[in-house]
Amino acid sequence: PDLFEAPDYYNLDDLLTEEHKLIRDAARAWVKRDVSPIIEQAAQDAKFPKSIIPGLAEIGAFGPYIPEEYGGAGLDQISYGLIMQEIERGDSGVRSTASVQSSLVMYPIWKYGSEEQRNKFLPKLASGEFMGSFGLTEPDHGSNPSGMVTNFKDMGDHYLLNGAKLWISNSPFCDVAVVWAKNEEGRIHGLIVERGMEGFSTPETHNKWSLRASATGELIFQDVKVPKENLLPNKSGLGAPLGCLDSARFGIAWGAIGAAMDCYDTALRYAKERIQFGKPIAAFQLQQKKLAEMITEITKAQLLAFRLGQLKNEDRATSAQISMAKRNNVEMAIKIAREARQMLGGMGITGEYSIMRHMMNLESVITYEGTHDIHLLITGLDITGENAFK
Ligand code: TGC
Ligand code: FAD
Repeated sequence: PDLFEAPDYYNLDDLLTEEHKLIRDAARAWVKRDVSPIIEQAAQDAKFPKSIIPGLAEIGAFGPYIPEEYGGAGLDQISYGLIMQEIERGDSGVRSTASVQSSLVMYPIWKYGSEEQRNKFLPKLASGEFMGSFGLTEPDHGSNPSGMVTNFKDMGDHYLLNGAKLWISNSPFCDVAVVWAKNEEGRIHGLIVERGMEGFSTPETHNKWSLRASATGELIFQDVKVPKENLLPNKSGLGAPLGCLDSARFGIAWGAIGAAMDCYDTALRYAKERIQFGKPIAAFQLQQKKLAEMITEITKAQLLAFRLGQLKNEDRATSAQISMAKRNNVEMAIKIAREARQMLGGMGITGEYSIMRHMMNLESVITYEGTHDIHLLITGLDITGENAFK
């Protein structure tokens, strides 16, 4: 009864299994108990709250769909989505940490790594003993990662890595980084770089107005000697990192719903209690329009995510379908956050309520993992066959 009541206007719970609901409710209870009470202060202080790492591991947020033999939770894609939704109801920055760890670090090691790499890294990443980061974006290559200049040379018994990555979630405290770099032929490969390797540094990026509870930084490589056994052997080319992004973008499509639900729930409660002109503001048509549109958009986003989850479970979700859901659901959430903030009047700008934090967080979410524009162009390419990127 103490649990947050998520909007479920179309009885989507009827489509979930008992296991889905148990997993969701466990994540929901954990967010309420361990994240909600501390997250506002963490965001104000611009500090990632490391104390929540064991809890994230416990609810299965590190590698929800990674097989249990490697320490993962061995769950389906809808469970993964539901966990991301609940975490992002708390904060997009916390969900970022889970997304990066699961889909951008564990996924490539699982899918493209050797058996030795899987056994060495996955159980520790699943338990949170190791934290990971993912280096694709560079200062001069964001939306267009194929132009990356970070590179490695074959030195016989090791590789020599040089270059720099920017805007990397978890970088300041990561133990391992999955880094995308070009070999001497210009082919993109993934390398596992470990903290402590000489020439590897991870300076933090300060003064963000968004995702303040998530640590963001650089990955800098100056003649880093990377052992040959740290190259991911089973896939190369841009399709390798883009495959990881498919999984992370799927999680974000669900996560954004969580942020939107929290904004809607907060605005609805506030509107019923706040009296102006002798009535609750919920009685004014203008406020009802905002709330009615919010629940409509949340419901549409839930349907999109649920169906995408089914397709993903069957391994049938296309990258373009994932792009559509990421783009739609994040825009839905950011619009709801902006409307909900206004509904709280002056109170909406304070940290007493979560809305402004969500709103500012979502400015990153609409930019990372492919910007809003990039995802539109992916849909455009898919439906017309005309490539606007080339
Ligand atoms: P293009 O020529 O289209 O493709 C190159 C190769 O990749 C294949 N491919 C995919 N494979 C798997 N999944 C996908 N989604 C794929 N999309 C394309 C493609 O078939 C091709 O394979 P092959 O074998 O023919 O070589 O590549 P392009 O250079 O034209 O770029 C396409 C574009 C613009 C869509 C892509 O570069 C893109 O998505 N750009 C956005 C970059 C991005 O999303 N960066 C995210 C960085 S990570 C991050 O933000 C983490 S935030 C984490 C958090 O805190 O939650
Ligand atoms: P640019 O690519 O320079 O884009 C600038 C503008 O131009 C955008 O509006 C874009 O939509 C538009 N644009 C670009 N190309 C086109 C085009 N062809 N047509 C039309 N418009 C276009 N990256 C990682 O690798 N790992 C991480 O962990 C990670 N975490 C992040 C955390 C945060 C908080 C942030 C903000 C970013 C993170 N990123 C990460 C980077 C993120 O993926 C990039 O910021 C994003 O891909 C956009 O790249 P850019 O910032 O260089 O913008």
